[in-house]
Amino acid sequence: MLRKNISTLIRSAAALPAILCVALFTSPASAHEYQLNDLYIDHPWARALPPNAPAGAAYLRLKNRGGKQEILISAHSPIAEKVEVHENSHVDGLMKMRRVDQVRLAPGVSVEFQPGGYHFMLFGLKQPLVAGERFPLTLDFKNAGSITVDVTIDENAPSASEHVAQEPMQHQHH
Ligand SMILES: [Cu+2]
Repeated sequence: MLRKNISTLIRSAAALPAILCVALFTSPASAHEYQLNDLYIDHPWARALPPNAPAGAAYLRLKNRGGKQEILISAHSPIAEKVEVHENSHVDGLMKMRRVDQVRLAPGVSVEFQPGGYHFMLFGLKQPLVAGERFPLTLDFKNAGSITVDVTIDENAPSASEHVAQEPMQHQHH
């Protein structure tokens, strides 16, 4: 009798971490991933800036899980006069930034908007980018239409644990 109780206890104790794990993996990620048909927009974020900064940048990951090519044609936000897609590239050892008219997403492809690569340039900021706040950014696609996502403002680029690092944990210094 005693033996049976112990083995039941062990079994339920083993099940507990598995349940916790599932909760950790599903809720933070789905809290900040957006879907428009076959397009997925993951963790939109922008770097916090001093109050008078005239322009900022926003980043995210775009995934095309559909079977057809999709094209990002424009973006806009109520907090900026103008939003452009830019790409950084090294030209003769210098980092240059150029405007990109469209971003093509082949089927199954993931495009990372990140510092040093593609980014959404926010010109004529109407409000400061304060860490911990959010702002809307609308993306227009050629076929799927438009979607508005919430961009979180962070002090630092998200690390591997990006999805749980939206709270003040980010302020730790080494
Ligand atoms: Cu730029």
